[in-house]
This record gives sequence, C-alpha cells and structure tokens, in this order.
Amino acid sequence: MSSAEIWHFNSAPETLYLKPFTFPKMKKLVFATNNQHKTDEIRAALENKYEVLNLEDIGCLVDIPETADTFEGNATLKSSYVVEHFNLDCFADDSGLEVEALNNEPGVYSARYSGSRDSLENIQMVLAKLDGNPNRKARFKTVISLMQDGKNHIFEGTIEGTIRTALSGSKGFGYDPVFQPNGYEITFAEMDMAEKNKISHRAIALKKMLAFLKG
Ligand code: ITT
Repeated sequence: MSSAEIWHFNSAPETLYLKPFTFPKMKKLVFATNNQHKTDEIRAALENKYEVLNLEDIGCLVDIPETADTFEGNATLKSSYVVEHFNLDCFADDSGLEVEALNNEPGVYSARYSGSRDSLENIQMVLAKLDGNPNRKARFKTVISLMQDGKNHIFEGTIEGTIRTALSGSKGFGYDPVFQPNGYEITFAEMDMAEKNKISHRAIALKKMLAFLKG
C-alpha cells in the first residue's frame, strides 16, 4: 500500500467491504538550482501546492554553466538544460543584486563578484566599492524561466532597498546581511523566511508564475 493511500470502512448495512481512498498526489515541479537556500525558500513559498524537486533530487549533479550576460539568459540556460538532458518540464531562476552607484553591478556576476563564491567576500567587495558613497540604492532582481511543453515563459520580480554600511543578521544567504528593503528598518538577514517570502524579488516572480500555472 502506498503512503498516500489509506483504507476505510464502508459499513452500509447490506455490505461490509474495504474501499481504497487515495489522497490526490501533489504535483511535482522541478526547480533547476544547486542552491539549498533558494530551494528552501521556494519550497516554503509553494508549500501544499507543489512538491519541489531540485537538481540533486533528479540526479543532475552538474553546475550548469551560466554564461549569458542577462538574468533571463542564464535562467533559460538552466531550465533548458533540464529539458534537454532529463526531458522534464522545469523552472529556474537567475537572481542578483543591482547597486545603482556601481552601474548595477554585481548583477549577473553576483554569485562570484569577488572572484570566489564566498558570500562574505562578495559582500565585502560591494562595501569596499561603495565606501564613502552616500548613494546606497540597490535592488534585488529575479527572472524565472519556466519551460513547459517546449515553451519558455518568463516572470520577473524586483525589490528596492539600500545597502547598509555593515552586516546585520544571520538568516537568509548571499547579500541578505547588507540589504535593507524599503519600508523596513531591518535587513533581509534579520527577517524570518516567511517574512522575506512575502516581499522578496523571488516571491514576486514566483507569484506571477503560480498565477500562470493556475491559468
Ligand atoms: P543556482 O544558479 O544554482 O540557482 P546561485 O547561488 O548561483 O544558484 P543565482 O545565480 O540565482 O543563484 O544568484 C546569484 C547570487 O545572487 C547568489 O549566489 C547570491 O549571492 C545573490 N542572491 C540571489 N538571490 C538572493 C537573495 O534572495 N538574497 C541574497 N542574495 C541573493
């Protein structure tokens, strides 16, 4: 008996028999990422709606090259890779931080801005480049590519904010400790995941994708 299946009694007076009752299985969605924090955020946001499988879950152990110079290009490279090699519909996001005073850097280079994948080094690079600059405006941006039945659907989300002069908070990932969203006195790294998931760039893009999937 599968775990999604239970048996219940139908005790009508004329018959007594066991009838299988099956809970509707949750739909599966493949999310082409190796980033566990992103997987956790998306799983929390899609809780009870979809079962989210990431690259590790489907046995895809490669770091898919992100060689495009736009978020949309990189998101599409990741989603297309899964379609080509695994024949599964899937979505991928490419996200990053754009700092106004740095000509929107680090942008698509957010993951390795300092030359390494170390978040602290990347943050320090941004803080050093902004040192003494009064313009602290920045935004996080996400572009999702959803490959479904051979078609590419694009969804975008942004959140505006400012870059603090020092790190604050230990939640989240990446540049969260220095990013303060407009209208808040705390950084993303000081927010619970549920709160970040209400307002974040990724959450906004995801809501658009969900509305499309509900269609
Ligand atoms: P995948 O490509 O495997 O999904 P990644 O970490 O490379 O994982 P992205 O290319 O989308 O993810 O993001 C690039 C970087 O942008 C990421 O490593 C973080 O440093 C930063 N970033 C993206 N979203 C963020 C968020 O919500 N909070 C803080 N930093 C974020």
